[in-house]
Amino acid sequence: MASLFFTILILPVWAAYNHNGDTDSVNFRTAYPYMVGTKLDSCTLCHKGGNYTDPSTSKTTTLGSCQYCHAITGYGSDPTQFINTLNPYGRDYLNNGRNQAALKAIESLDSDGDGFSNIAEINSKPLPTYPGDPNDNPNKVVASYRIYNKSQLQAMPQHSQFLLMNTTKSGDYYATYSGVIMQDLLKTAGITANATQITVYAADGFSQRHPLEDSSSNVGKTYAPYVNGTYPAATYYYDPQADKANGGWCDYSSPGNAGRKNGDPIAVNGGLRLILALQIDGKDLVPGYLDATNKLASGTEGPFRVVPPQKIVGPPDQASTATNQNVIWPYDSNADHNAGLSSKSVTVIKVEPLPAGTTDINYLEAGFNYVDQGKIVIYGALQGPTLVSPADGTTNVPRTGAVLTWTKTEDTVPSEPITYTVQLSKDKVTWTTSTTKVASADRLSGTFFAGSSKYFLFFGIIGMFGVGVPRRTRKFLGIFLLITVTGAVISSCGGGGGGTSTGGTSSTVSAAIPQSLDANTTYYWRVTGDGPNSHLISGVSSFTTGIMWK
Ligand SMILES: [Ca+2]
Ligand SMILES: [Ca+2]
Ligand SMILES: [Ca+2]
Repeated sequence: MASLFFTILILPVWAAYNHNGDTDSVNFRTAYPYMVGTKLDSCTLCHKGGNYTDPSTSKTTTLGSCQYCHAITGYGSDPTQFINTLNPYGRDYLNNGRNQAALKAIESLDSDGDGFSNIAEINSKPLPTYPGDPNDNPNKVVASYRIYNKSQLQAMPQHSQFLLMNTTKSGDYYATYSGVIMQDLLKTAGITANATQITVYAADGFSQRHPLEDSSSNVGKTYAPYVNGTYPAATYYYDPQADKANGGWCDYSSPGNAGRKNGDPIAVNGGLRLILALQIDGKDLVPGYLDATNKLASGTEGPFRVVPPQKIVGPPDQASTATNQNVIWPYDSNADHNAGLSSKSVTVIKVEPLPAGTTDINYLEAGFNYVDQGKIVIYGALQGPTLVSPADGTTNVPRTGAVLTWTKTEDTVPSEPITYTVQLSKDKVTWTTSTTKVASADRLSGTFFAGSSKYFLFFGIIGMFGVGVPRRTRKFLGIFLLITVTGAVISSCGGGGGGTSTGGTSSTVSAAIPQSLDANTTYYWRVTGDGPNSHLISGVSSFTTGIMWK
């Protein structure tokens, strides 16, 4: 489940974690050996990421903690800036002696002021939360996500388009990019109806917003290429003066240029679209890596690049930095420099807005490990299990034996097992979290129904219902009942099970709550389905139990 995800993401951080004989990480690992390999075992524990505006380009980028630190300290050349890279937990650690004793001394503090002590965040289950980040706390859950690999993207319908990539100052070019239409990819990932935009994150920290729908206000400095629908058909612009082969600023060498003349309409089957490109001119995009100056190496843009066509069709304009602007197409600050809004080596797509109560995946630390593995994660406003019954607001639900039913979810790899976790809450704020798995999950290729003699559900009940648990603790935890439904074993369908064949699209999973609930009490419930490449959360529904003797 989610912990696997973070383990994957954190690997590239480790590589940079112990630089300069770092003793701080050793202190943390020694003080909390069970934190090794968690998301806290990283620079982000004490250092903050953030928005950094490059003074030379005025371009603002969202950087993970490592790159943010590198950027504002000039790769360590300005040690006076180190203090500004610390988050509140890092500052408390520094102020208390910067040693193991300091870690213990600040355990009871709430460094980031989110209402949870540092040690409560470190010990939060199933995942620790950052004691230095107020936006991460034990009440929030990681938003739904799906992870796709390159071969899965290759298996989806591919869209190919010849277009101009117009840059501000790096040189322009025409080329044929092909890949998955972003709108289709988001649909495949289960984007919800209330989503309004996505933000894509590149491995080097750059991010770019894309509204789903275009609008009349989507112009000017805040213009962002849109996801849904087509872009205006383009016209081919060629001039010998602009041709790089003649010392110009536009590269016309891509094979797609052959036979085209200035002024020709550019026909694209299916129209120009915002795509997640996998190939350029029929070749896989070269995976990105950082060069010696910590910038994405020239010529690398893969394995996936978001390629937006121009909304305002125009010619390749001269580089803004060129001294000679007395040319056929001088630099035009109002031109659609679509290449600058294109994101290379994208590893994360965030679908916004995030559903209530959910928090970001660790996207600031997602990066080149995903590039190397050819993976991309889509997270946020994605459809999870749908809660079927009891319907939201149902009253008079029996205190014992209440059955909860939800629709099944599928992993990115449909044959993979799904483990469901059901959570109850009385206040919709604090939910139990599970530390126990009852059994390994079986394959979810059939229809499940609790109570049927043909299907079995195993329950693990984690909670503190026992006698002897201190009352205060029971008040906090005991009201929550957590059922981990795993090992949903399919038995033979037999002869008469017409609606239970494999491959059904509306299958549901049911679980009975084998515990008496409080009388006359409103409970909120939600379900999470976890697979090896997916983590999908339902919305929240409520029901109210009946009176004492029911
Ligand atoms: Ca805190
Ligand atoms: Ca926190
Ligand atoms: Ca240009």
